[in-house]
Parts: sequence; structure tokens; C-alpha cells
Amino acid sequence: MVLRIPLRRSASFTPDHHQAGAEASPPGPLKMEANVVVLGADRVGKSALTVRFLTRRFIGEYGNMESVYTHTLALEGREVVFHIWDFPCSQEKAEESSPGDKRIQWADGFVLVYSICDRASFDSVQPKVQVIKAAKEGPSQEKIPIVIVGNKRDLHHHRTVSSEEGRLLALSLDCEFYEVSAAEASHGALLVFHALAERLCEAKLALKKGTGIRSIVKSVSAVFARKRTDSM
Ligand SMILES: Nc1nc2c(ncn2[C@@H]2O[C@H](COP(=O)(O)OP(=O)(O)O)[C@@H](O)[C@H]2O)c(=O)[nH]1
Ligand SMILES: [Mg+2]
Repeated sequence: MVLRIPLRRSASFTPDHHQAGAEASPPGPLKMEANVVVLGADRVGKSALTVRFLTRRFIGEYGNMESVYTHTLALEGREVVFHIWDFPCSQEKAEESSPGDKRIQWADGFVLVYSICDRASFDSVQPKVQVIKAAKEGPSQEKIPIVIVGNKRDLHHHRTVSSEEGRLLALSLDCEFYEVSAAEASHGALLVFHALAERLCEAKLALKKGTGIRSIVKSVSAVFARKRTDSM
């Protein structure tokens, strides 16, 4: 069952002085909606990170509910409406990510979480990114908005994945990267979703530009084709 929990709370990540001084409106649409899915192995903190972002709270145990949360954030003069799909562990296992996975089809942006204390969860990130890219990358090879997150940073004494490994993996896959502790603070969760929102806006703009250029090329070709037939 999918629970729709509309959380109308709005989060602004732009410093006040920046917003006040922003006279020119940003390029692209001022309101954007995006579907986001949070993926990763069991018990890495997917729900903890999501709930941190939505409520700023860490409640410890999150049960096994499947939820789609709606949440709006302000990003440099734009409004980004996120629909965030959080999965119960059992379902994550049952639906081993494949390009046909309904979550991958549904989502525009992805948060891939592993635990820095769980190497297997880290090892599962790369195949997941490859599946997402195979399913989503169009002919123009546009950047898919993906943020890789190493969670449970507070448990550094149990660390089995170094920060460097996380950073290098993200670099090699052309993804954003953050190491955070959902348990300790909300700052990391905010950075993660803020970075994803930026990537989503860039992707939307790139898509629009691509479509714009393609339609110009189409019309110019049509005019030349017409001229050629006229002169025959
Ligand atoms: N120490 C620590 N525990 C965490 C952190 N994030 C989540 N947890 C705990 O890890 C367990 C699994 O978290 P949960 O969000 O349910 O994982 P999910 O299965 O990926 O959704 C819970 O007991 C959480 O309290 C973190 O940053 N640090
Ligand atoms: Mg969960």
C-alpha cells in the first residue's frame, strides 16, 4: 500500500541575503515537480535520511511502511516540489533493481544510500547506478540526477568504507556525493536533497535546450527541403 502523506512544510536552503538580492529570475521554470526515489540496501538509513529531510527529526525506528511524501523546497527563486518514495526493506529486496523496475521508471532523481559500516551496501551502489543509467539515459547522454550518500558517519569506529572510496566511486559514476549522519544532524540530509534539486533543475534545463535545438534543426531542415523541391 502506498501512503500519500502530503507534508506542506517548506524548506529554504538559500541564505536570506542571497534571496533578497536576487533580482534576475533564474533560467527555466519557476516551479518544478520531481519524483525522487531513495534506494539502497536494508537498514542503511534510507527512511532515517528521508524523515530527517522532511521533519528535521531522527526517531530511531521507522517501521516497514511504504510512503510517498510530498515536500516543497525553495531553491534560488524556484519552487521544487518533491514526491519522495520510501520503500520497506522487504520490497527493496524483492524488487532487485532492473531497468524495468517501476521505481526507476517513475523517478526523475535518485538518492542511493549505503552505510559506511556495511561494505556490502557500498558494493551494491555501482550496479544500481548502472541499472538507472541504462534505463534513463537518452541518446543525448544527459546527466541523470543521482546523489550517492554514505550514511552513519557517526559510527566511524565501525567504518569499513573510507570517505575516499565513496568520493572516488561517485566521481567515476558522475554522481554527487555526501557522507552524512542522519542520526546526528539534519544538515547532511538537507545538503543531499538540495544537491539533488540543483541537479534536477540542470537536467530539466538541458532537456529543454536539447528539445529547443532539435526543433530549430528540424524547422531549418524542413525549409531547406522545401526550397529544394521548389527549385525542381
Ligand atoms: N548510528 C546511526 N544509526 C542510524 C543512522 N541512520 C539510521 N540509523 C539506524 O539504522 C537503522 C535502520 O534505519 P532505517 O532508516 O530504518 O533504514 P532503511 O531500511 O534503509 O530505511 C535504524 O535503527 C536507525 O535508527 C545514522 O546515521 N547513524
Ligand atoms: Mg526504510
